[in-house]
Amino acid sequence: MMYQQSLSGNWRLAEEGASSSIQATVPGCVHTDLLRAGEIPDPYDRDNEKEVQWVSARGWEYSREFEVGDELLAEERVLLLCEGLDTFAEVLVNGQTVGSANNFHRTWEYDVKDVLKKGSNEILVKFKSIIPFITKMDEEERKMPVWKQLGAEHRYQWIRKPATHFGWDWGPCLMTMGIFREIKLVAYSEARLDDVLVTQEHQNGKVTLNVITNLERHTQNELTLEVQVSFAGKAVGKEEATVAGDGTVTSITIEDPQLWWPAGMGDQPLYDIQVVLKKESSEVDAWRRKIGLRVIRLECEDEAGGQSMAFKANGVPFFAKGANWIPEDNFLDRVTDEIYRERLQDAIAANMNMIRIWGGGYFEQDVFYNLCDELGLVVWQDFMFACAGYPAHKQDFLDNVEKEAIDNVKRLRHHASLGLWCGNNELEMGLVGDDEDMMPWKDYKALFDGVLQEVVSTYSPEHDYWPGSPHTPVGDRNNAHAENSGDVHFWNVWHWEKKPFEFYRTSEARFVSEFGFQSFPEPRTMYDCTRPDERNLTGYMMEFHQRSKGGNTTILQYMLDWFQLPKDTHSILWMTQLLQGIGVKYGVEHWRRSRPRCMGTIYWQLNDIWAGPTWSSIDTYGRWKALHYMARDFFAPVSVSLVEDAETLMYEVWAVNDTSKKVSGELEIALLTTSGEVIQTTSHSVEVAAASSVLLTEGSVEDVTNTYGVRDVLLKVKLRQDGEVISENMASFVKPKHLTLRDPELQANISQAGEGVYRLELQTDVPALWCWVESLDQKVEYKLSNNFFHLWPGESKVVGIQVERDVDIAEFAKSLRVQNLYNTYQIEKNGIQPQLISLAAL
Ligand code: BMA
Repeated sequence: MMYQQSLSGNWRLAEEGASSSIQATVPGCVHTDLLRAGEIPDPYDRDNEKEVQWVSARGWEYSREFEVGDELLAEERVLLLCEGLDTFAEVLVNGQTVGSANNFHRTWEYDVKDVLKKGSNEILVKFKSIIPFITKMDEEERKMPVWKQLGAEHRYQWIRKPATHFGWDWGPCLMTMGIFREIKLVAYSEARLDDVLVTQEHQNGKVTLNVITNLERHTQNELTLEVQVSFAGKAVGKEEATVAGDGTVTSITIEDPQLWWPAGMGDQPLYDIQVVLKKESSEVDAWRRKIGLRVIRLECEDEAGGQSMAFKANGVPFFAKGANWIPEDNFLDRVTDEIYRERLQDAIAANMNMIRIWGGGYFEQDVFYNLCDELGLVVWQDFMFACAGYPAHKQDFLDNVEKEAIDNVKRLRHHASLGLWCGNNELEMGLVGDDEDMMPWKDYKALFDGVLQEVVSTYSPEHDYWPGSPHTPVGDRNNAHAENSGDVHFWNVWHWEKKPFEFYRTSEARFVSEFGFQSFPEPRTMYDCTRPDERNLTGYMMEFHQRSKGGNTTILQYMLDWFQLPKDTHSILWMTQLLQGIGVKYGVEHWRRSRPRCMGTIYWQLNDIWAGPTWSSIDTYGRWKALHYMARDFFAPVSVSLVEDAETLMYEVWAVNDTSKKVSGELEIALLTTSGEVIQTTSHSVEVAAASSVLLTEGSVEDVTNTYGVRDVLLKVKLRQDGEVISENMASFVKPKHLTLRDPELQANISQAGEGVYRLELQTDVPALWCWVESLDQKVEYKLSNNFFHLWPGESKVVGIQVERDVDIAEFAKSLRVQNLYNTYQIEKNGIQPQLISLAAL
């Protein structure tokens, strides 16, 4: 029997050398404990981050008492298992040191058999500040490159701790400490399951699971293994084997396998598999997982001058659509299962099928991957190296990293959603080379082509390994931006040369694993962490929350290329979102049109760590930015897009179809004036083959613009299937700031549609571009069914509003505003006034 006793729960926390302590929670961290005890202000509010830096410079001690009974002490082996210690720790039990830790990403086990006693015991975990160590390394060791502009306050590469903790270009520097995952006692005598690896053979419509089991044995007693696979509660296979040395293999063939597919390609059936180790009829140890029957591979095939790059699920290539994931909080204990569920469901809601866990954070909690398995989100998993050179010339560093990789590969390899292991983030993008201040290729290769590659092929043999993102497999590896092979991070827009959005259309990349543009979270999110007089975009506080150097200026610069100067801060904040949405849409539409040359776009970034201007499409409170609503459209399985050319006045209409079925539909192309007068409408029957991108038609607006004036013309397309609009799009031939928009008279009616659900119906007399609904109520949390859409005369739009139940809806309705582009720069109108929303139906 495997005996387990959790030590999580209430602990005490004291500063090193202090006589007093505070109540602490494990799993947790120093900052959340201090915050709860009222010892520090909220580090995310205003510029409090500066006030709490002292915390990371001190030592902190966690302690508690716990009872131990005879049952546990009777076992031969008693271990203390720590699933997460952040980061430099010494662990003492009853005053005796049982071990130490120096790596956030590892699981630690200490033998405590001889130090435990019956009755009350004490555990003390002492955490040391990492700052002196970094200073020492910096002084004594070789200089290591780090991208300073990312905002990291220290040379984080010396320490195996999330790079994010040191500050990033979207988040604060809060180098916390603590016991951040489960800590428990584990005791056993006979043996334990040391390692279970399940591989899958997909052949002739059947799947054979091979279960390779290794044991840690302490006796010579005869042991048996019982392997059982079940689906939806019913056993579909069972095998028994006598343990014979190491690597016992048990095979089970599943006759009628239900395959697991990425979202949009099929269902996500999960099988239960369990391996029970038995001595006679009693259970010695057990291992249980949910697995999916599938093969996910990254396939790169030679093509003229380069290589393709596409993921395949069960042999079927798919276009990867997704976003990059960053740590959701500096303090991991605050990221609840509900938050993970909400974010990942939101990714699915925006038609994503892939998520990249970026290498500057940490390997996520189990719940994250369980949700991805359930939802069909393929995980591109980076190892934890980002934007710096690492000391791979030091053997102790390599050994530490190897252990960390083995721990995590073994933990995560059975997840149905796991799609790729990737060595690092952006090291091949100019940090490796022969210059003195770079990481030498020799060291780089030892770590990323050596150690990590080998860990993956040994422990996760059915997954592919990609050394770094980006990586150029054909030709000059130093040229990370090469578009003939491998993935790219397309930062020509926003970073580097600050190219216009249109520049995305010049890219011939195979796979784009990063690109993006910043925006602010919506006003009420920023109002939550600033005072009313601190909200001007280039004022101190708004720039304090901006961590990308010159970021607010960059946003404004691009904004003025696209839009008239908005009339006030509130409008500016919203317009940053619209701008971001338009920018990312330009990129994604182009790369989707380029399939099969390009087979993936993963924008930077899905989520946020705190409230501030960042590249995210969902803010720190889970509120969708304009980009997220727009992503749902531009990532739609079947999507129509426009390539307009302001110079030639030509346009192309494209459709992409990611599904496995041909789409036959009706394409409607309408040209109308900014007053809403329809100039011409044409209709075409179109066919879009499965898994393809097609130029449906092209045309010129020259005649029309000659008659009506280019500033007065809008081009609108709709794709209908069985009479239903499945995708629509709009383009103009001047930037929106130069359109002669009219002041729309909006009509809005709100009515109840269910418990806590309201229906806002909108109509307009002239085109109202990019309409959005917001509530000025700071306290009510609400969700909208759609937002940031164009409203056309003669067509009404319905926005579903879901609010917390106990809200007084009549009051809430008064706080609602419907805005549109015109209202952001025309000062005489302030969107629709509350009294204009008809409450009659309430
Ligand atoms: C890339 C990422 C991140 C960064 C982002 C935005 O460099 O890998 O490190 O946050 O771009 O600058």
